[in-house]
Amino acid sequence: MMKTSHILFILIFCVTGATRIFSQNTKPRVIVTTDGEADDRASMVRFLLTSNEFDVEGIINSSSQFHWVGGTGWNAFHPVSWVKDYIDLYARVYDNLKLHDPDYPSPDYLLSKWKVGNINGIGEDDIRTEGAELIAQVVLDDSDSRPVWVQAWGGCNTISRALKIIQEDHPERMKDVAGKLRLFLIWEQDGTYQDYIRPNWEKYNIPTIISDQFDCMAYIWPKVLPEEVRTYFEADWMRKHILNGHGPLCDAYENNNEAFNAEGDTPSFLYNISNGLRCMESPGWGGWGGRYVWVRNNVWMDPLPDSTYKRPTGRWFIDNSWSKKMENDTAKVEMDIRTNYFKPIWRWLDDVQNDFAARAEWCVRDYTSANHHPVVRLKNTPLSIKAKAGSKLKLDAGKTYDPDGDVLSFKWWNYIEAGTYSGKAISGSGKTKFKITVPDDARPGDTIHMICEVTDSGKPPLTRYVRVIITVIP
Ligand SMILES: [Ca+2]
Ligand SMILES: [Ca+2]
Repeated sequence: MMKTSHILFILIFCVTGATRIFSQNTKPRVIVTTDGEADDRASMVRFLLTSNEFDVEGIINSSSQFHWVGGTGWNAFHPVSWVKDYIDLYARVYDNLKLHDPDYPSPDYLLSKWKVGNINGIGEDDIRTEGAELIAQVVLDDSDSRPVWVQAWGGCNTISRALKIIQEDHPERMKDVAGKLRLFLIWEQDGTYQDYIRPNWEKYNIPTIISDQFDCMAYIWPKVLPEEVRTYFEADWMRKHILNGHGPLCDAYENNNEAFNAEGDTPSFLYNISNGLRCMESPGWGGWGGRYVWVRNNVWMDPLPDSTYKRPTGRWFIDNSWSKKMENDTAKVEMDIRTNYFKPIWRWLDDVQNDFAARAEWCVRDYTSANHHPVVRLKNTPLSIKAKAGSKLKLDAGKTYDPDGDVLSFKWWNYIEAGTYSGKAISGSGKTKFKITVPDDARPGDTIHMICEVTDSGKPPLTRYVRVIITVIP
């Protein structure tokens, strides 16, 4: 059964014109707020290498409960200029990146979007900073109706200040601004979501993801990732594909004895890559940034690890995190629960890391000696299909091609957790075409999410997808 909230999410999307992102291939607009922790700096390398996928509307320093101006020791605040330093390194590989995609934004453009937000203390959201003003200005701008994805890699305080500016200066605009906003929070890394944003803005149903499952890409990855993807984070892989011989931006990638260190904030922008999974249409569908379930208003959080877990009614953060609670589990039954909890992210991590590796190659190679993503296109198959139980359908990704002329492999599979039909699994592989019989026990209203995963024969192998959603009708 489709929840009212699912419908609401999709409705808001349609009303604000977000569906254009997919039909006309316009890019998602994104704003990053970052507390500059070591793992944010690692995420920034990947973000800049991925910046051809977005319209970057802001990169903003912000504080968090972990780092603020005046914090000492581990809580120290990295000088705000680190953002500029990384953009300067990006400038040194920019010409080469453009050989692979002319859409990479210029370093000058990125620098013009870098602003300092609220950084003076944990949860400080009183000062009208340039960063807060920029966020307010972007969402208030009527000339572009597309949604704006605002990511909290640190605290929510600069976002909170931006929303206060809107409430103070343009109270009549709150509702339409909320219709444009999308929030992706990596935990609530300060109290401002509960203290200001929730009581004043949640009623306007801003699509909001508050993530805990991101943690499998942070420091605890060696404990919680299953063997099959852990290889992609170990020193051998990282040295070969990122750290050695990939130019000055990758040279600056902070690591842990050449193994992956952490990129806890990365899922918030992996979610905004238009890779065919269509996860931006609903957090419940799942994609590179994870999969979430509806909680209240239009707020989405992590699926319950098992029925004994209780969802917090207040702040969702490190102190009550399920990730932290499960981090040191060693009993098999507990480890299995933990592995399953993080699966919405790690199930894609081989593809995610190969994507990173290809972009690292783009820093130093010419077009013909590097790999590029396949372009997955359906043939005579709509993205959404209405069908009766028992009916036979043919799904066809026959217009798919690879810009390098690589051999492509196709794997069709049923993303069971993303849909509402929970009966027998449906899968198949090897062909562009996939025949499916809608199961006899599927009920009207059930949804079946079929993913076609296309991987090329290049090095590193690159994967793109298409998702076809079947809705069962009477
Ligand atoms: Ca951070
Ligand atoms: Ca290719």
